[in-house]
Amino acid sequence: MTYQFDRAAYERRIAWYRRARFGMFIHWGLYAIPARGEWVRSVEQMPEEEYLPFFDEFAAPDFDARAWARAAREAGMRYVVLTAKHHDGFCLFDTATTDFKSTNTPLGRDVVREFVDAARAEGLRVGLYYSLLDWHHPDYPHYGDRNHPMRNDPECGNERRDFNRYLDYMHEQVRELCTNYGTLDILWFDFSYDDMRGEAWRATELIDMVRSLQPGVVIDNRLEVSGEGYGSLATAHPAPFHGDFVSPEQMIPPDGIHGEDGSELAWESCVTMNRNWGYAADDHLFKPASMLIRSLVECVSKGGNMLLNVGPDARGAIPPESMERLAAIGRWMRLNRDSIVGCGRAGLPRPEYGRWTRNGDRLFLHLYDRPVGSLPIPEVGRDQVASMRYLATGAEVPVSTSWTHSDYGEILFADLGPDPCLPDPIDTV
Ligand code: FUL
Repeated sequence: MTYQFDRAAYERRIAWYRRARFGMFIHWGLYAIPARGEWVRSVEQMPEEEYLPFFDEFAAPDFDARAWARAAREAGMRYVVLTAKHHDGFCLFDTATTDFKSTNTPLGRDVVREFVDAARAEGLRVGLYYSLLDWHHPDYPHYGDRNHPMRNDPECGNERRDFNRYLDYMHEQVRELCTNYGTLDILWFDFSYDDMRGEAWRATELIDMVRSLQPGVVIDNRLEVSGEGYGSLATAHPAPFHGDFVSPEQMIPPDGIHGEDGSELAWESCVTMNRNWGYAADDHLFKPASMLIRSLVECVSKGGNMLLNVGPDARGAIPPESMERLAAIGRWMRLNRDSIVGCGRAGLPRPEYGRWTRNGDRLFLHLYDRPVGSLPIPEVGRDQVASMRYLATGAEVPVSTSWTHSDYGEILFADLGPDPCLPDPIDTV
């Protein structure tokens, strides 16, 4: 086992990722047909004969990778991550290892190839999600897997299952992905259990292979952990195969994520717009665009990224509710992207009325509430500020250290003018 953590190489490959800050997650596969989320086979304990027919129905007449990539770029995202294979084992790429792949469905196309080409054409970095779990492979150990649809089937304890044979298959698929699609920017493995992680996946061997084929690729930490709660926050590099970034799921860590030496680790909160990753026809509880924008700002203000999910439907289209939100985020990003891309923690306490982000000597104040009167800016001295402007319009915001507030010492105030409303009620930067 040869894995060696090389800090200089790590800093080189992670630099773009730390600047990018905002990406799109795409969960798509056969599960879009039953339209009850990507775990449907497990949750409903569907036997093969109920799930396999979706394979022959996978026609996706509206599938257009370029439309997905364009939607991401127009929302201000800098990278996209597609599920090349999810837990159901169905492959969206033309693998030689199995017939259970999109090229054999009525769609008949290599979705990963079209996705990768489209993302590059739109100027986006390219990521592939790959499930370590596989509910389709005959050698994947279902017995004892609390998440497997057949977990109560005694046959699943069958000793003829050969886990190493599955691992050979899984490694070979990863090798194909790292060989056949040009340069990849992210590999997003998913996920480990407490008793099935790290070397149980032959992770060192896997990472060595990936690094030899894709030296610059950025890898998540789920060869070692699940995405649940805080478990995933504890581990990241430089321990072997803990990955290049931490992947908290459906939550934003309270104070970012730091290594044992206090240094900021790279991390990415992956979040859904409604409550499902895969398309769910009855799930109409979508978060408002304002909440998604503020969540993105929150991630950046804490030194992290946000990976926002869409689940295209069985036709291959991103649902209209998601498209509306992407458009609204895009409108905000077009005016305010400088306060996100390339930004991170400001090193200032969180103000009552919003948040800070920072890029070098540019400080960005994200205003959510309009204070009565002028806006106090504690912790920033008058002599530290050259000027203050609305990012969206460039209009100047006068600043002063007013004597009328001298009780508070030398506090900087910004004059927001007579209008009691903020120019952008979601986030005025
Ligand atoms: C989880 C998976 O089980 C979900 O289906 C989804 O892919 C999420 C991003 O990661 O661990």
